[in-house]
Amino acid sequence: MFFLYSALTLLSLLQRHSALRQSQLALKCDFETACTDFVIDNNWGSTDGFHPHPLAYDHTYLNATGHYLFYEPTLQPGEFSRITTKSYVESPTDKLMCLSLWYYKVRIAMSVYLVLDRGDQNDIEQQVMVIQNTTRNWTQVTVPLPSERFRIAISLNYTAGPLLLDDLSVDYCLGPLPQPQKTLYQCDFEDANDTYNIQSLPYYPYAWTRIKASDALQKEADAPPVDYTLGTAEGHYYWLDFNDKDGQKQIEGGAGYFRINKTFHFTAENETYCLNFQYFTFRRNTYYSYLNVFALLEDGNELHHLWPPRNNEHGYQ
Ligand SMILES: [Ca+2]
Ligand SMILES: [Ca+2]
Repeated sequence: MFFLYSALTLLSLLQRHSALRQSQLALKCDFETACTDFVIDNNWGSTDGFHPHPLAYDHTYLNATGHYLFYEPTLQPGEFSRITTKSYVESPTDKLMCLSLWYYKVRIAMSVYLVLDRGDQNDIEQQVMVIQNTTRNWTQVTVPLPSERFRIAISLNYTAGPLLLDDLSVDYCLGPLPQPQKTLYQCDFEDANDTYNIQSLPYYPYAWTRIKASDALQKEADAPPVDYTLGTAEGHYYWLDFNDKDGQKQIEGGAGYFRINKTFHFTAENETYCLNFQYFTFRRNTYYSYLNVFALLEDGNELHHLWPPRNNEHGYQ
């Protein structure tokens, strides 16, 4: 079971993923203009065919006026160079998206890893392809993407070039639709029955309640004016009211807990499940807020801290 604990914080839990999500915009960098969709570390340079490193033509234009990335590593052994998507990619379920890039690589020993980083700390890493082939000309790699939320990383730790990249993209493509996600539990607080399995725990100063965004705004001017699901004032979220149960304002060290009264069994070896939620803190100038997530083992005797990571504390102020 999961417990969530918070002070002066509100959130919606396990947000629905696909149906209400805005469609993912395509990401593209052809290096003819500033590349804003990918973050490129300082192991890479940009050049054109007039200043070859070593090719005298790029892939976009196939002539000397076009630009491409070249790998000029400053790495020490054991260090990795990474090119990542600037934002998270959220591939839909009803269309296929692909990562595509063009590369030129002459060293057989140089391995380039294409990786999906999941989790808000990018702490779940999945390698989806290794580029090992050498080439005599620009060569394309295309990787179909699952319907999930992740960042994409191009990673390598080779300490010498040359490796060239051009026309990076994350875009819609042809192919079989991605496998739908399995959802074990979801709640967007739009239906009063959504909170059937959620219990705000007694014996603590603050209580969690489901509230319409417009009503919350009447009570607290800094409350989020819209929810995340619908993005409207008519949408609902779960919040921790600043007023305690006796109508008193702010109790130092006061807390409110809620728990999901449902047991989750994780048994499949090859499946990974993520807990997703959206949160929003307000009155940042006045209060510190701490949000923690715990899991309680089924026998009720062991409480595990799930989030945020211990060594990377989120300072919710
Ligand atoms: Ca180009
Ligand atoms: Ca909602």
